[in-house]
Amino acid sequence: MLTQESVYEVTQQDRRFVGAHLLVAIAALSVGSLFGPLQAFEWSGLDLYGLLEPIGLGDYYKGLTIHGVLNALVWTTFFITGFFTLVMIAGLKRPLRYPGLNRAGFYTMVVGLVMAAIPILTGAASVLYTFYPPLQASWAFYLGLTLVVVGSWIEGYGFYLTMAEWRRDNPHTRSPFIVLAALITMVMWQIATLGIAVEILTMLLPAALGLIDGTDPELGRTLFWFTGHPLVYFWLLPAYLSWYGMLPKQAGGKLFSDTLARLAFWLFLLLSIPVGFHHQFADPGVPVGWKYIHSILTYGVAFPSMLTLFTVVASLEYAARKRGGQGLLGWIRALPWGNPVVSAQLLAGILFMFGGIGGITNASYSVNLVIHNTAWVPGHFHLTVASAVTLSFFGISYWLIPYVTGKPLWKEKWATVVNWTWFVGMMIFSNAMHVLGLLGAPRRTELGQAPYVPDEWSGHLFRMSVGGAILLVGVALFVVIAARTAFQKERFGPGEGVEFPIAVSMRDPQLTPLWLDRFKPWLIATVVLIVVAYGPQLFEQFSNASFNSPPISP
Ligand code: HAS
Ligand code: CU
Repeated sequence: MLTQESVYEVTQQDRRFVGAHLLVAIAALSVGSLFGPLQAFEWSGLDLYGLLEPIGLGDYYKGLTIHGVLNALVWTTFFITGFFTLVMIAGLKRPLRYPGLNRAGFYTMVVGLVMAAIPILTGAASVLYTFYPPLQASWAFYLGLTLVVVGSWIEGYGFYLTMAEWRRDNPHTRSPFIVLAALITMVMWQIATLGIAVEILTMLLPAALGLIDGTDPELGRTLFWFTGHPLVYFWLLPAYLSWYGMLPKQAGGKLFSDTLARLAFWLFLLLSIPVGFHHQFADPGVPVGWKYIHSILTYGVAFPSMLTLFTVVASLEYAARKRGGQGLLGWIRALPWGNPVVSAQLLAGILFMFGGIGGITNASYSVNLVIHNTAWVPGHFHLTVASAVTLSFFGISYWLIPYVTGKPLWKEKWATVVNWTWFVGMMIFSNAMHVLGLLGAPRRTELGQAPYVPDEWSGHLFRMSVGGAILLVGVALFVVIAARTAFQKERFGPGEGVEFPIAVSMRDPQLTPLWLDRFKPWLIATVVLIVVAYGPQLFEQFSNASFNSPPISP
C-alpha cells in the first residue's frame, strides 16, 4: 500500500537547513584542527606559536582552548543537530511539526557560538574546554556556551513535538529505530546538561559578572562531570545510530537485531550520567565509596558498547557473506572497502576497539591513578571522539553533503584516502600519547621547553608530531572535499542522486517488545538511578559549598 507518508520527499528548504548546520560544523572543524598539530609540534620541540604571534594567536593555552572548544564542542554539536534533523524528517517521512522552533534553536546556537568565540580569540577565555574553576573567563564565554546548549535543547523540543504528532497518527507502529535513537540521545543530553547549566548559572557566570567573590572548585568539577561524561555519549551515539541503522545497508546487508540496537540505546540513557566521578578519582573532596559506585557503573555503561560491537559486526558479517565473503575472518575483505562512506565507519570502529579498551582501563580506580592527568588521556579521547565519532562523521558527510546539496561527491577516491590517512595518523599519534602517558608525560602542559623531559620521551614525542602532521593532511583533504562538493557547479542529473540510507532489520521491528519502544519506564529508571548515585553527594557538596576560591584569569 502506498500511503502519502511513504512517498514523502524532503524539501529543498529542509535540506538547506540541515546544510547550514553542516557548514558551521565543518568551518569549526577546519579552524579548530589547525591548532591540534601545533601542540604536537610544540611538544616535540618545534614551537610554531611564534609565527602566530603577530595575529594574536601565539599562546599555547589559547590554542588549546580553540582546539578543544571548536573540535570537541562545536563541530560535534552542530553536526549532530543537523544530522538528527534529517533523521527525524526522513525517518518519520514527514516535515518538522514546528520548523520555526527548530530554526530558532539553530540561530540561538549560532549567536552563542559567536558570543563565545570573541573572548576565546581575544584571550579572555583561555580556560580550555573543561573551564574548571577557579579559572575565570569572560562572562560572554559562559553565556555563549549556555546559548549553544539552550539552542540544542530547543531543536530537541522540535524533534519531540514532531514525534508526538507521528505517534498520534501511528499509535500501534514501532517507531523507526533511527528516530528512536536520535530522540534517546537528545533526551539523555537534556538531562545531562543540567549539570553545567547549574554550574554556569550559580557559580561561573555570577563570578564572571562580579556578583560573587569566588567559586567552589570541587562543586564546579562535580557539576561539570555530571555533564562531561554523558557529553561523550552525546558525541558517540549519533555514530552508533549510523553504525546500526545505516551502515548495514551501506555495506549491502541488514541490521542483525533491531531489539539489541534499541536495548543498547536505552542502556545508554540509563547509565551515561551516573558515572561522572570516574573523572574525579583523584579529587580529594569526593568520598571513596562514591568513586567506587561510579567505577562499577562505568563498567555497566561499557556493556552497551560491547553489545554494539557484537551486533554491528554480526550485521557486517552478514553483508560480507552475502557479497561472497568466506572464512573465519576472510569475509572482512569482502566488505565494500572501496566505498568511502563504508570504509570511514569501519576504520572508525577499529580505532574505537582500542579506544574502548583504554576507557575500561581508565575506569579502574587504581589504574586511573597512574594515567590521570597524563598524555594517556588525550591519547584515549583521540581514539574516541576524534576517531570513532569524527571519522564516522566524515563517512556520514560523504553521503549527507551530496544529499542536502544535490551535488555528487567530489573525487570519491580522495575520500578513501582521507579515511586511511586519518586511520594511520591516529594509530601513530594515539599510540605515542598512550606510551608518553605511561612514562609520566603530563597533559595540558607546554612540554617543549620543560627542563624535566627525559631523553626516553623524545622518540615518542617525535612520533606524536608525525602522527599530528598526518592527521592535519587528512582533515585538510576532508575539508577540501566537503567544500568542493558543496560549492561545485555540477549537479545530479535526472534519476541520479543519493538515497537516504535506512538499514532493514532481519526481524520485523514490529516484533520488538513494546517496552523497548516506550520512554516512560526508562525515564523513570534513569531519574531514580541518578538520584541514588549522585543525589547524596550533590546534597553534601551543595550544603558545604563555599564560594571563596578567588577567580584566576589566565
Ligand atoms: Fe572516555 C576520559 C572511561 C568511552 C571521551 N574520555 C575521557 C576524556 C574524553 C573521553 C574526552 O573511567 C577526557 C576528559 C578530560 O578532558 O579530562 N571512556 C571510558 C569508558 C568508555 C569511554 C569506560 N570516552 C569514551 C568515548 C568518548 C570518550 C566513547 C568520546 C566519544 N574516559 C573514561 C575514564 C576517563 C575518560 C575513566 C577519565 C580519565 C582521567 O583520569 O582523566 C567506554 O564507553 C568504552 C566502551 C567501548 C568499547 C568498545 C566497543 C567497540 C566497538 C567497535 C565496533 C567495531 C566496528 C568495526 C563497527 C567496549 C563498538 C568493525 C570493523 C570491521 C572491519 C569488521
Ligand atoms: Cu567519562
